[in-house]
Amino acid sequence: MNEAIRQVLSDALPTLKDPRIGFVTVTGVEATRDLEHATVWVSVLGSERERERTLEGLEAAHGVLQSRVARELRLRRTPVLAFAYDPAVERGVRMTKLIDELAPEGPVTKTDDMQAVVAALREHGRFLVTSHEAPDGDALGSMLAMELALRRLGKDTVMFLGGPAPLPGEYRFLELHERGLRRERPADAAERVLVAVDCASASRVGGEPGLVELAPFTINVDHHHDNPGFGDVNLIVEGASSTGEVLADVFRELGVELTSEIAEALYIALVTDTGRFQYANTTPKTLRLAADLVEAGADVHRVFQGVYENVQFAKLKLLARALDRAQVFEGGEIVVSHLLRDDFEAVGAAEPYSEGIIDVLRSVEGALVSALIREPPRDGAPARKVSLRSSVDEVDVSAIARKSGGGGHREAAGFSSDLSVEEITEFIVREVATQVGTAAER
Ligand SMILES: [Mn+2]
Repeated sequence: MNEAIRQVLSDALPTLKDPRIGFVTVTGVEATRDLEHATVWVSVLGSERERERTLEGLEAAHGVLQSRVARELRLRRTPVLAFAYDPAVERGVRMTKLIDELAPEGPVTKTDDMQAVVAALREHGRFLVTSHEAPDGDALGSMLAMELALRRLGKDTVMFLGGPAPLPGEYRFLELHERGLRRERPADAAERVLVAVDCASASRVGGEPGLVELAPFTINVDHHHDNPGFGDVNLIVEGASSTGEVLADVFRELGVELTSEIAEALYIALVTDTGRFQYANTTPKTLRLAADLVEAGADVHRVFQGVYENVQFAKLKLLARALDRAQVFEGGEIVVSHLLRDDFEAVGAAEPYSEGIIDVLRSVEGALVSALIREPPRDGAPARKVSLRSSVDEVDVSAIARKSGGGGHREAAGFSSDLSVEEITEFIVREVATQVGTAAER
């Protein structure tokens, strides 16, 4: 177990963005038998001052690191991590092994390219800023924030989101169209550096296939753990609540001032991707950033009213249909519902109106996993789209989604399918049962 924790932490440390954290190596972990506490021994290259600052940075990040350990090792109880300087390293003990690990053939962190991303944004002059198909608040808020930041740098920049679906109504107050969003690919797209924010895979970029291939250069900024790094430069911060949170760091590095408009766009990304600061991805850093954004002029109440108190009546009626069809499996551990194409038509709902229904399903007592199967009300769409949510560490819904060609996060994922509602339901129930069974055997 000690070695497993050490491995997770070693992988996690390079993704931390705290400037205090220097060149640090985890040399050992000693967890107590009951897994309540763990001492994490680290060595730090540099002066005593750098060592102290690194330890401060690690202390500050202990919550994020702890939840990562719990998630990756699927622990019911997570040891409280205490960081300590390992004096043994100075005496050369364990060093050979560690040097081997740091050798160039070791894993290269493609996800930690802050400087490369910043340099690319600085150097180039013309940009196409985009996000993923079926955009959510993080996608739209991050896209807008990036666009505004590039404009402040005096760049020639265009926001673009293709695809047939209208934008979700709760983001109408962002006035993206008025602010220059294009739904048709600009004629000069092939000459613009593509900036993809919050896109977990190349195929989701811009709501239109082939955009990444077309671009002369692609900058990929994201927080999805399964992002393969499809850009020419990539900054993928798995521990970040939202892409908006990653962008705040990028803008600081770029020296872009947080205007009230940029701050509000980032705040929308944060508040929506954290479920109003209540999901497990909400960290002290997220909350501090939220405070900074409010200080910089983000209007909390305006965003609340815009995003959450602007529900179309048809959306309410669509929710009613989904709730009416909800079923529980495995003694209530799995809640599944579905929406047929006819449902959308009968209540006059557009495709994005089904967003958020899954969160109502997952709130059911005893539910570990919730799923919403829906038939997109448009031609050319896959027959069925499935959203999955997990409320526990033991179940990784992105693994289930990947088995069907989808993807996402451990706690939120999705896939498309041509199978029937019944077949999809059976598949989900079976996969969850397998994962829960595996976790129980540990
Ligand atoms: Mn996101």
